[in-house]
Amino acid sequence: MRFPKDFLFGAASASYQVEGAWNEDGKGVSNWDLFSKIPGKTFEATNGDVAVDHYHRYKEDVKLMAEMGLESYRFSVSWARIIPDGDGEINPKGIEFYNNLIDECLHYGIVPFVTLYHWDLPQPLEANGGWTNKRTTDAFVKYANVCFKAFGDRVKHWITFNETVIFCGHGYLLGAHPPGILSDPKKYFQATHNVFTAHARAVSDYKKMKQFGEIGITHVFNPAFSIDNNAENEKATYHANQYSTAWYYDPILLGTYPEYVVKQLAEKGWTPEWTAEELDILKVAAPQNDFIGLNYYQPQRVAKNDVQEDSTPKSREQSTGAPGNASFDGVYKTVKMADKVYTKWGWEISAEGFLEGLRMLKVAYGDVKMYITENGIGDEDPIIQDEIVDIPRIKYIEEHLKAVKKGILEGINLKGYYAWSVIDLLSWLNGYKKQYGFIYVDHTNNLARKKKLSFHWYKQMIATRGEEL
Ligand code: BGP
Repeated sequence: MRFPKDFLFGAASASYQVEGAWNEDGKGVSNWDLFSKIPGKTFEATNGDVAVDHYHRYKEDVKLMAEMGLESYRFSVSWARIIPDGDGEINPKGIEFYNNLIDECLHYGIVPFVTLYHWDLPQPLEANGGWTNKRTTDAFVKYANVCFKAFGDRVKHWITFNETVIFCGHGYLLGAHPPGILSDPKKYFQATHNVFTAHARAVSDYKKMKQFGEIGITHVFNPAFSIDNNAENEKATYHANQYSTAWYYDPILLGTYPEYVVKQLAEKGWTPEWTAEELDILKVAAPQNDFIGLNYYQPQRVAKNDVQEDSTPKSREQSTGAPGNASFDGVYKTVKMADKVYTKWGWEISAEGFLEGLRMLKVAYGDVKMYITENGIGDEDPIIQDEIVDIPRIKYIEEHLKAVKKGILEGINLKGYYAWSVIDLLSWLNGYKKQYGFIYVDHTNNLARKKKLSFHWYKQMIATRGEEL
């Protein structure tokens, strides 16, 4: 089978990870501009001050994307470029940059798929409580409206937030992302609720504008599977799926929070401060979502956690996504299994888990349209006689695209696939060493770009619409 005509083959990036130019052309300071400079927070003190200089090299980069045959480019807008203090004046230079980037994409027929929030929050908002403060919600809705007005004539695909579970979980439970707070579940749940209402309000506003594009949110997709059929482990797995999937997907797609979690939060005193009006906003917006975006890297293999002492991750190294940690509430733990395959950074490679998870989503949420908004492998790519021979990347993407194809054949409503990432970029906690791109960036030679083997492979795959997969 060839992938359907309306299926988009793309690749993704995020502003802080590629742009650089952190203090140019009127851009405000973001939480990541500061956080990445706190000693010990990032791998070898890397930061996005320069990143891969996409801000100045976007023309060259988009040209390479066009050469690859990319049908769509998912990128994020830096809020602090558009509204430097987060909630005040608009910076015309910021608008101009994204206008140029969008026009450059369209010039080559590349569909821009725009994420409004990929973790870089204007610092003044962070300093005022970040996502735990409802004023950030109001500011986001304003910012979203500015973007819809400025770019909506040409951008017809919008993602409000990228991976709420990560920026809230790492921000308020693990202390590994800004604002660097450790083990504060009350704040964590409050932040997630504020994000969901910000999303819902932005969706409703977008629909009112009648721009006739699509809008949705992107979530981490890490379905949990029990390590065996022991009843205790299966119970722990149910718990994991409720907290890491249902808590995130239900309020967006069903407009309600999962009862199982709501009940436990009340018992523990972790219920967010939510108003009847906010809960209603979620309900009203749910059917207005056009799609859900899924970022899939690996599943969770789950067992009951029986270690009594606090074993939640505390360091950067423990917060980078490899299994082996207890959940924040101590109920379950993720397990590295002897019969599974892992990347150099300890992430499981499982296209089967991907497909199985997609089936679970279909059962829970029906025929909702889905885009795979991120999927890929972080690796240290081998260079052989000056060529970047990233065969594990080709294999990884091939296997996962096969799973997507099977899913489509089974009737799962999948409409696009975005590899993470289009170009080698800054990994938030792993620096530049962990590569994901089709395009290599030479940090020893003025950030020169070079096509990897996977570039040619993806190009061929797109040209044949995956017929050989
Ligand atoms: C996702 C993020 C991306 C990207 C990716 C890879 O969670 O949305 O921004 O960073 O993960 O993660 P890492 O760089 O930690 O390997």
